[in-house]
Amino acid sequence: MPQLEASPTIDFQTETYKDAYSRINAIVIEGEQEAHDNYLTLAELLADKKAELVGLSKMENRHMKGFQACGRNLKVTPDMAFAKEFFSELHKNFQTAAAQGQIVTCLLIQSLIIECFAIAAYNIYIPVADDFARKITEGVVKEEYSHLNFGEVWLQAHFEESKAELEAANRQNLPIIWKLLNAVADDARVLGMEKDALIEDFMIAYGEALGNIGFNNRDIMRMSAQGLAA
Ligand code: Y39
Ligand code: Y39
Ligand code: FE
Ligand code: FE
Ligand code: FE
Repeated sequence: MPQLEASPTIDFQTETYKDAYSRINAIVIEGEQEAHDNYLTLAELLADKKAELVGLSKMENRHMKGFQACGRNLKVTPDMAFAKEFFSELHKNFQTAAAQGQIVTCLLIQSLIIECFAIAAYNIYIPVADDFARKITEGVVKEEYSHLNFGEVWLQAHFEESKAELEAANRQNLPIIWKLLNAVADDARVLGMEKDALIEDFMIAYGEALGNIGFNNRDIMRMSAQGLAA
């Protein structure tokens, strides 16, 4: 199904729009907050990349503030309790991996899966956003590509010894993203974001990332299909 064009028929002040926005906006704010925390955790695990990772965490903090402003601009109160619950399983997996020093799993969760989720969602949102939120989101999405790139570069440099852990982490976490997308699809549609378009953009970004790290096409197909095991 084609993505909706930006159209004057979206009324950003209807109760229906604002109700859906209260959950999607909260998910994005909570996601940016957890991304900030995750990069600080990674900065401790990867001492030689500490300065770069602290820099990424600062960007995530600015993203969070930008999206809080988007909610205020529409006079929407984000449903933060909903958003914390939304991310809880992925957040727990990241923290468990970090506690065990599993850097590869942490990078797969944050820098590949979550960043690709953000890149898909933000690119699909931009054409249907209100003017204020569009400008913010355009600035944010450019930086998300650099976060994805950090993970790709590190994992490519450590590919052979990371391969088995990457496959296990993909198997554990890709089905969660698939569940999260399904949980948010109705609200996303109210904002003009089509589920099929989100899946397509996610799979393109994630598949490209796996290829850049060193997986071949057969590996990429197999690992993508594991997302369906939800
Ligand atoms: O690295 C980041 O900045 C990621 C935290 C942000 C993820 C945001 C997740 C957005 C999902 C929204 C789903 C709407 C369909
Ligand atoms: O439908 C499919 O092909 C599923 C295997 C793929 C995994 C699902 C991951 C989709 C996440 C989409 C995130 C959108 C922001
Ligand atoms: Fe946290
Ligand atoms: Fe971000
Ligand atoms: Fe990011």
